Amino acid sequence: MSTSTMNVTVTGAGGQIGYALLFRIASGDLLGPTTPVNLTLLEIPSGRKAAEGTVLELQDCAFPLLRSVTVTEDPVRAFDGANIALLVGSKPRAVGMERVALLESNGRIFGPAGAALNAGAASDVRVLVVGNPVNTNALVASAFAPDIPVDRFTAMTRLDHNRGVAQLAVRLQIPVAEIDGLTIWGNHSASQYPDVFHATAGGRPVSELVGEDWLAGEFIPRVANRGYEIIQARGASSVASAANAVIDHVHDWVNGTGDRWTSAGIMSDGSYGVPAGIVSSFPVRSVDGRWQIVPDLAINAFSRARIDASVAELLDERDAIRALGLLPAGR
Ligand code: NAX
Repeated sequence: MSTSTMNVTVTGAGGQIGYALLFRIASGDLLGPTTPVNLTLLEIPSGRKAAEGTVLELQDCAFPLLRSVTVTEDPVRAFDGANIALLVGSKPRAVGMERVALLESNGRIFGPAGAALNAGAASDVRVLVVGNPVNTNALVASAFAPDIPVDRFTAMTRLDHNRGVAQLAVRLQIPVAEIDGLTIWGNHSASQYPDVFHATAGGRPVSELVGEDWLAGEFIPRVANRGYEIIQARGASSVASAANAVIDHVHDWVNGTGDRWTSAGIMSDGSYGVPAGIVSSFPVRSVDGRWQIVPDLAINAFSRARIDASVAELLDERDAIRALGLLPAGR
């Protein structure tokens, strides 16, 4: 485990997820108990005061691993030297807002973020996009960072993955640690496809333990719409669970997944019929610090239709952002 100080940049740090996330980073949950951290918090003017307030509380925790905290509104300064960039800040979907307007306002945030990362991030930078729409925002950021390998840009579907694992554990009355091989495919949206056909529970195939009726009628809609369920129950969107998924994603990326697998939005290489050049969620393992798509899984007709539907939505998003002129020429 590293003992060199790591530079971690969090955008939207004054928001809800920022508040749940920063203390876990500073306490060592993200990068381990021996890795000191410099935190840089990027905000816009309306969020700056909240971020500065959080800095006071971070100080009051006297975290031994927290070497410095800086608040800035300048993306170039924020990403200078960043080893880990957590892109949480985004424009939320207002009531009645068309999806294309959401894509446009976020494209205007994530393009400049990509350019600022390209200008000064560390050569080993790892980028995780949390702000919605995550897949297309990651695509846009990567497109504006031509000097950073595309496999350094990821989009967060780990919360969906964790939700799926937890729902299986509840249904099968088994500890979460005994569930493996679940996959979230496609977009981090209601079209996502949580696939259990390669999953095991206590070593037994999940598909032998649950029927397609339960999958189609309960499990898939529950996982895909869990964010809405949380809003209805809490009166606010997922915060602590989202921050926890950030920790899980980066922890596994840096430390490896071993034989187990998880889900992450990464740039497609054309695997599983997902067109190259879009950011889609896949089954992944982290090996030697890189995400690798789990190869050679058989995809049945039930899964194929659902993966294709979610990928079609991702292609629509890519086309929309391209039509708005928010991708560099030729992308
Ligand atoms: P908040 O609205 O509480 O916080 C967002 C913060 O971002 C605000 O403080 C705002 O000032 C800041 N911000 C806006 N534009 C910015 C910019 N250009 N640069 C820097 N900061 C900027 O939202 P929160 O609840 O924290 O959620 C953040 C994002 O996470 C949203 O897009 C949300 O939809 C997304 N989520 C993603 C999840 C996932 O699984 N991928 C799950 C949870 C969450 O829904």
